[in-house]
This record gives sequence, C-alpha cells and structure tokens, in this order.
Amino acid sequence: MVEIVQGDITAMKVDAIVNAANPSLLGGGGVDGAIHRAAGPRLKAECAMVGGCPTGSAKLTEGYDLPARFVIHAVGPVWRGGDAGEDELLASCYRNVLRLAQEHRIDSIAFPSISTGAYGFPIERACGIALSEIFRALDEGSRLKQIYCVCFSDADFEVYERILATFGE
Ligand code: AR6
Repeated sequence: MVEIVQGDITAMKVDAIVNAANPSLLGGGGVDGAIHRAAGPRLKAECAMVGGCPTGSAKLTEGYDLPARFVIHAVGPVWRGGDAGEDELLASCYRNVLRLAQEHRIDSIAFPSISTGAYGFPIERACGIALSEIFRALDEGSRLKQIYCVCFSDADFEVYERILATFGE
C-alpha cells in the first residue's frame, strides 16, 4: 500500500501527483520544473489563478498533459537549522495533501521528497515525518489505496526503504 519507487514522478500513472512547490505556485526548478514541463502551459495558467499558497499548505489543480488527473501543490519549509518550526510545517504540508486527497476522492497518489532538494531539509528527518503522516492518515481511515513515495536518487531511495521498514515493527 505504501511503496517506495525510484524515478521521475511525472511518469506516475496515479490519480494525483504531489508537487514540491514554492509559495508563488508559478514554477521553479527541481520536481516543480519537471512537473510544469510535463503538464504543459495550462498548469501554470491555473496556478496563476489560484494566487499562491502559504508554507505548510497545499492546493489542488488539474494535471493537464500528465498521466495523473490532478497535481497537489505542496509548499514545504526552507530548512533553517531545525529550530524555526520546520518539522511542524513539513508535517502540515503532508497533512494538507492527504486531506485534499480525501476530499477529492483520490485513490492513488505519488509524493516526491518535499523540501529535501533546493530547500535543504535533511532527508532522514523529512522521510520520518512524511511516513509518519502517511501512516497516521491510513490509521485514521484515509480512502487511499496506493501511496508511492518517489525518490529521485539512489541515496534517497535507500533512506526511504530503511525508514519504511521501521514502520512495520
Ligand atoms: N521526480 C521525482 N523527484 C524529483 C524530480 C522528479 N522529476 N526532480 C527532482 N526530484 P526540490 P524542494 C527530487 O528541489 O526542496 C523548486 O524550485 C529532488 O531530488 O524539487 O521542496 C520550487 O519551485 C529532491 O529529492 O524541492 C521551490 O522553489 C526532491 O525532489 C523549491 O524548488 C525535492 O527537491 C522547493 O524545494
């Protein structure tokens, strides 16, 4: 049900993929740039109408040219050393994505590793937060049937696999 995969999130055939966006929602580098390139210009047009998204929150749009029907744009925190509320903001990001998935009757979803690229959040700590929130939502009766965590690098994939194993214990 929760599966770690390695690759490009834009290729995922799921109801929704999650974007690691910035508060403008107008695109950027990393996974955000890849999603906008693959979805085509209509995505940016819809994002411009949404009018931004605060850190720790999430907004849903159509997926346009992507295989996924929806994109859920989540804005993670910039890492500032760990004492600036980063853990709670990242957890809030995942909770808001999971709430939107429930509201929009989404059965399958793919997450990138939010905040751990350009925003500098340490991968192990971010992964623990991501998996805790995902398993909490499942415990609380989320309708999600398939949840993928898509890792871009070998190193991130290994971290996710190792930390996922501790959740079954
Ligand atoms: N598929 C899956 N994961 C990817 C892909 C992809 N195609 N491309 C990169 N990643 P980042 P952030 C991984 O920097 O840290 C943007 O400019 C990447 O290796 O994309 O939340 C936004 O506009 C890393 O593990 O997002 C914001 O300004 C993870 O995705 C800012 O970056 C997240 O890295 C957000 O920074």
